[in-house]
Amino acid sequence: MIRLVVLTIVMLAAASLSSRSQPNQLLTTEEAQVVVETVARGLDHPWGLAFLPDGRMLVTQQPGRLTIVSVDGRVSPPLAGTPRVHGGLMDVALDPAFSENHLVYLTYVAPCAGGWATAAGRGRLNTAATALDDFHVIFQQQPASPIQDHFGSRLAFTPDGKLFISMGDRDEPDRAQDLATDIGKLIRINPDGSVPPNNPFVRHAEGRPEIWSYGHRNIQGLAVHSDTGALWAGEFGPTGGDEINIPEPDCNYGWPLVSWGDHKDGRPIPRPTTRPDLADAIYHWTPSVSFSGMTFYTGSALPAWRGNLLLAGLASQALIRLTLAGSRVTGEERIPMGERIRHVAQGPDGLLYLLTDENEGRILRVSPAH
Ligand SMILES: [Ca+2]
Repeated sequence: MIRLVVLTIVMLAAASLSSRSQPNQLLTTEEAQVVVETVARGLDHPWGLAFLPDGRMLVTQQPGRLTIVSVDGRVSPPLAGTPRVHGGLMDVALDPAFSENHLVYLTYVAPCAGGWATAAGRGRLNTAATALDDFHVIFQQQPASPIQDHFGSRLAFTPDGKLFISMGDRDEPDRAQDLATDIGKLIRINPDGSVPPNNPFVRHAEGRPEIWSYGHRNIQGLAVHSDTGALWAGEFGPTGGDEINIPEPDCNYGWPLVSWGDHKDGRPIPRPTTRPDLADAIYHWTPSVSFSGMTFYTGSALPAWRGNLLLAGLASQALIRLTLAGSRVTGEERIPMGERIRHVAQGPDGLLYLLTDENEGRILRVSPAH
């Protein structure tokens, strides 16, 4: 009897192991045969990913944990010294001079007077890689809002060393047009939180000096073009109307005056979809593909994808690949992944790493099939 119970437990353990370990997947895509394998698992809604110089990964988990994932997939305990967040630790980025200063930047939902605000801060990764020391806020969205939605928020450094932080409209669309708020804006600051003197509203009283562009709904994708150095941004549309923009300073990207989609509650947004005084998206989707992170692929491992823009599809459960000619999108491929993808990043090995948006989220690696 005891032996039978033991055997049953062993069999159950084996069954649960095999259901948890996903086999490598071979995918035939338009331009390449690729293998998708699980690198790490057990991450609670992983959101942002930054590669340390030695190949380890700093990964945010949305409920508020920052962890380090080793090259062979071991997940560290949460790092100490990270900020208190309200259900929303979002992006992570390394300082461009990380090798010298060890600075790590985070975006998150900060609880504060009046509700919640998208915030960004930075701290120094300690030598043991167990904590961020001296973490402090470098930006906090003004004003806070009691609505717990549309927080953005990605981080990106442009080649001139400026730091961009993307915002959402906090589900208060009209505020995306109000230059006295950071809501529905793209923010540009120096890494220490100060405002660059050449920001568009520094000398104009009508706008907050940290604003770069406005009329955005909810930007969760930022990527710097490898050749031009220009920042590209992706935002969620309402019902339809997901967009890619190349945000220029002092430009109005239209939300909610115009959109390629309609309001979530079914109210139509009057057509036309753009106006001469507004900047239009370079590409858009209706119905929505609902993408979050994005990256330009520059590696040599998947030569057929070099120069493409890759997007992490949530509702579309796909890796979306756009081919480009300059700033024009010339083609689109959706590679079904079978689960929500939150982010896509290129590793130092030239392979692609995806984060799945699940309670038991994983890091997937996409490599060429040989
Ligand atoms: Ca727009």
